[in-house]
Amino acid sequence: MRSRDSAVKFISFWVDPIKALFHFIKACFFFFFFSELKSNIMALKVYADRMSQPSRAVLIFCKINGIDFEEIRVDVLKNQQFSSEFKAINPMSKVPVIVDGRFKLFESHAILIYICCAFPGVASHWYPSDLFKRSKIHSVLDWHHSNLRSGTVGLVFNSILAPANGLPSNPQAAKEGEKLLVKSLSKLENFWLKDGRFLVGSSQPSIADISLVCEIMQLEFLSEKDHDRILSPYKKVVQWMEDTKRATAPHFDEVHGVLFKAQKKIRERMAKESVKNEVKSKL
Ligand SMILES: N[C@@H](CCC(=O)N[C@@H](CS)C(=O)NCC(=O)O)C(=O)O
Repeated sequence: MRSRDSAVKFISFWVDPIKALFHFIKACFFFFFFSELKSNIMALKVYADRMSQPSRAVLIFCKINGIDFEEIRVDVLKNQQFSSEFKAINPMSKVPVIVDGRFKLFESHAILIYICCAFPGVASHWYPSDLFKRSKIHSVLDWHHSNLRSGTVGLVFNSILAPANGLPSNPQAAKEGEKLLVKSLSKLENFWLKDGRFLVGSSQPSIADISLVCEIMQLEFLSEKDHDRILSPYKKVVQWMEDTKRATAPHFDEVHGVLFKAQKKIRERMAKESVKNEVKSKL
């Protein structure tokens, strides 16, 4: 008798269209509520390759500010940036990229600014709220992309990274890169660093210092002789790099570990080649 009653109850519950609709809406609401909650509480994802200077800047910045994040490696030399999964995150096929919940963002400078604004624990000197100071930081970051970065990439890629990885290189582009790099180092020495220990007259580092120093670190791929020939005339630049490294220790060296390892291999190979060429010239 009791089981017949419950069967009737069960059938009448499900055949009552209004009740059924109500339960369906309730189920949808819980489904969307929990999926939204899940995407909001998941840690920030940083898609990066530690061989890439803007990737390193974002990684160091997250670490120094104690941000909870997951690093996802995208090996640029293995062309992983062109996979369809990665293109769905960044159609430009470049690293770094972040995914924060449902929000995706590429371009390292935009990412650094987003992190400063979205994570309350970030100290204000990284991206001061003062409009004039903030605008000066934007100014040096924009300058960086078409000057310092352009010069460094042109030189290092065409003289070292392309030949070391069996890719086509352009010696003329390497020469032009070096010219632009030297001009940019001179502007750093005589203009951007003229008023303070850090960029744009600051006494503490900002996101611009991390970004630009990570770029110059790419010169570690050059031979020691070329590295010192290019960098050592710029005493303020050298000191500022040391100050920025110290301000971001121990994360700076840890994130650059991959670069130091690759540098060792490349320099050893260069030394062997120069011995070979010397022997050949004597024969
Ligand atoms: N302006 C971009 C530069 C990004 C960029 O050029 N990333 C390089 C690595 S340093 C990359 O992903 N290259 C892959 C490719 O060009 O295929 C930023 O600051 O994020």
